[in-house]
Amino acid sequence: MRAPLRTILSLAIALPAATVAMMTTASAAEEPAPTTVLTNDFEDGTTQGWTGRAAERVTHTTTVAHGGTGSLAVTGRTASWQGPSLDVRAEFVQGTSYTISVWVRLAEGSDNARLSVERRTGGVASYDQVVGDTAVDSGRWVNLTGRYTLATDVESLRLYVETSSTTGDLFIDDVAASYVPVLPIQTDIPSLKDVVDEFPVGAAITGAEILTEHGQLLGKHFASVTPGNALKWDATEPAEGAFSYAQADPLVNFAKAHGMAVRGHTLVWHNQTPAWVFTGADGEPMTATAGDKALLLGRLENHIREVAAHYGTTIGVWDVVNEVVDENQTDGLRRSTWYTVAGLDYIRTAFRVAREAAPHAKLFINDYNTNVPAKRDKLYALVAQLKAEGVPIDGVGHQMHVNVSWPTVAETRAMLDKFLPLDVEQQITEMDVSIYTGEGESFPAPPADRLLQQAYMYRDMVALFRQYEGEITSVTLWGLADDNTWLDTFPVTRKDAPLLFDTRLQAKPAYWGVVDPSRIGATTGSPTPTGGAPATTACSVTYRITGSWQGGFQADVRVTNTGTTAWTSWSLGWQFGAGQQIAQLWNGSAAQSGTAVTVANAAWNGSVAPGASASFGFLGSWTGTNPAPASFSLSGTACAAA
Ligand code: 9MR
Repeated sequence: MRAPLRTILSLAIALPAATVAMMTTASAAEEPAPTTVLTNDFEDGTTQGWTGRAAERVTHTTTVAHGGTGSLAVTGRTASWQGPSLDVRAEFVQGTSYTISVWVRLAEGSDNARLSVERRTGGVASYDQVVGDTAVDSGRWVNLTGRYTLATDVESLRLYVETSSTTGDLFIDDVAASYVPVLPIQTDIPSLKDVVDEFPVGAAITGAEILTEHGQLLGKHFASVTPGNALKWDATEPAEGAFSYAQADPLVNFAKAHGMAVRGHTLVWHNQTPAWVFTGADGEPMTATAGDKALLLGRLENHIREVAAHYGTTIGVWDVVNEVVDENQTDGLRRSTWYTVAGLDYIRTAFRVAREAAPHAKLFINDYNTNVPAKRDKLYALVAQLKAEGVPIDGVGHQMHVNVSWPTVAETRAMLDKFLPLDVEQQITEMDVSIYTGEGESFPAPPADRLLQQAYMYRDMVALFRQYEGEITSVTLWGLADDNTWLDTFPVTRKDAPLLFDTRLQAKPAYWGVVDPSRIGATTGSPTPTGGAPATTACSVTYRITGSWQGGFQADVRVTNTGTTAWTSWSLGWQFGAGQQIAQLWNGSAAQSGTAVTVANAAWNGSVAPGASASFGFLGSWTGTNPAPASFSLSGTACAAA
């Protein structure tokens, strides 16, 4: 199954119907049905092109099946990385984002399974994870679903499933890959970089975002680029002395060709740093010895000199160190391996060497939660100390990973004001605004009122930053559009929508909040109207099949209150026309009797203000055809299908 979609909190704010209507006109385009490029149901008695990755055996079987009677069995595995593998080079086009779904089951016991792509270029293999470790066992089929975009030229491209530790037999079934075509970018809207010109506005990008429509969107709106992962240590020096710029160079070259600035992120971090960096000459993990410290600082110096020299003046800003502050330590320093082996000297060395290797560049210390007073003050103290020592720090980077209701503008202003006396530049380096306010929430699609709250947040924060012209020298968003955001898997797996453009690259209310706030209304919401069960049938229903594979499908259903009275509960009914069965439903509770289905609200989404909607989703099974229900009823009376 997909990662379970979790609880939704009732919304603190409900929006006036007129405001929601205005917002909807500026809102995301509805997703069309996906185009399927690959299906394997293993119903024809063959392995349908799947092979092993080594000497394991891959055979057709009828021992178990997810849909129908056949599946694929993998036996004789001698390593956990061995598993079923399929050539997808002909199916996967560079720059297109595919949703890939595989059902997995073990023959015995339990383990984690993951889904990845192996790509080879110039004879060198790289491994891209599509779905991370997911619990699987012998008692049920588990669905692995993730997205993958090929960003490079390849000689071979293979999809595969592996486990994390055991080598027992496994089965897969009902494999599908599909994509939703992106829309052309909107060329008739203002360019963000023209509207906000107090500082360069940038986006963090990964490999495929310089291609096709993504590249056009990037070039139209942004004046700066941050490679989101490509300049990190694991990408640039995966093995000692083996420097690689294969991931970063295309991004930096794109920026150069379009006259964009480049933020270099990041020279030193505790994450995405290969294990060899912290392994001593004796092959053991480094400890706080003089020998290990000298070796570590030597590696640090070599790394910075090489990477900085490769880019020369093309990179005008470096995040020299990233996330080194821990406000819970008395000295404010994160207990990373960098710190435990080298103490504060790793930071001093990093800045000194970066200044020598890139004398033109502005050197930054970058961190998250810098609006939180305890963190902010520890960062301030560290920068003040280092500057007093003569360490060449030019700027403080505020990541600004925030959400629709946190933090306040006042707290953010206090963050900026705090650093003014230090005479450093300040940059907003990784801004995104999650639609979620807690880990327990999950929405199948971004609710209109969250998108509006998000628009207000972007409007207010960017307006604040613009007041600091001269102090703030760059504002970067951590992503280009909602189709590719790290928040889809952090802190839990769920679809987030934290950026200015939606999954189909169209401008969201958040974009208008920055570019033309008059388009999103002037209010920040009003109290939730109260009321009883729906007094009239003023409602509409949108029923969308969002994924379909042999025997199974996923659907999202949204019910909208089109009347003038708020609902405090609801119950939606329909008849399935072709024998479909609901298997698992989230954000509501379902009862099915024959063809008749009734879905009642969950505890957290019964309240629906006029103009607002509640959504739920489900996984179902089908055979033959899978038509959408012809009619719906809400709490017993007819409700229009939109
Ligand atoms: O966006 C990056 C994501 O693709 C990586 O998986 C992740 C984990 O290492 O790092 C993300 O970028 C981080 C950035 O480098 C530093 N600040 C937090 C960002 C989000 O995790």
